[in-house]
Amino acid sequence: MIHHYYWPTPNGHKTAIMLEEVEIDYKIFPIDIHNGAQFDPEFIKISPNNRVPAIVDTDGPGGQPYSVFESGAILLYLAEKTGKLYPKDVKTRYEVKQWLMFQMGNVGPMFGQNGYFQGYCPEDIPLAKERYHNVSKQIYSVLDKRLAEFTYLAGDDFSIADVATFPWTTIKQRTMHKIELDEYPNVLRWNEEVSQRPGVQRGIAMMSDDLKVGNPSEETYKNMFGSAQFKKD
Ligand SMILES: N[C@@H](CCC(=O)N[C@@H](CS)C(=O)NCC(=O)O)C(=O)O
Repeated sequence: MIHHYYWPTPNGHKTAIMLEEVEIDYKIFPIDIHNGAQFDPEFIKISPNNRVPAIVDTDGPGGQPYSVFESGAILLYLAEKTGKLYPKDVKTRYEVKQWLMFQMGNVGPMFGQNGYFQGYCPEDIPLAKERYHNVSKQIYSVLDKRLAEFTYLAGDDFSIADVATFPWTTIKQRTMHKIELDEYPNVLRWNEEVSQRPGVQRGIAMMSDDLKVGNPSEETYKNMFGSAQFKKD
């Protein structure tokens, strides 16, 4: 059984989709990051950077409970545990790893900063908005070129690289990123194809009533971006 420490955000959706795609038993433990639940010491034991998602596999290596944080590591863990969405052939496996790392090192962090300066930052900082908007568009161009050549990010088959990237390019997130996909027709085609998968639809639907984009209350801002993040224990 996988314990899924979760809130419906782009990074949370990665593991929600994965759990549904690989059809493994799981139980949800909601961590409301708007209310500061991510700072609970019990959660920090599992997720030292106070972020969702995280998992505990009650039947981990050696039959013992094992916890994993960082969405990319969780996707790899679940792929290796179930043998799904992760090809065996070394070359294709490295295609998956490269595009998974591209998501973890570029798509997530840069789109995240773009979203912050476009939608959450209490000050209007045009240079920061322009910088992260441009970097995000450059990343979309890289994805678009790749998807012009291949059906999925790692080649012919849907993999954990697609699971990691898709939640960041869906409509709800993009409204805050202020990027339209018309210039990136291959990303649009891929988005459409991925969004038809029943496992992806079930993952995106997980606790979707709690999904919020932009307009944080003062308390939420403090928890997600402000003083609560930086206080010393
Ligand atoms: N690199 C991490 C990033 C996770 C992350 O930023 N999660 C956000 C939600 S999308 C979060 O938990 N924010 C709460 C906080 O910053 O305290 C991963 O991929 O798991």
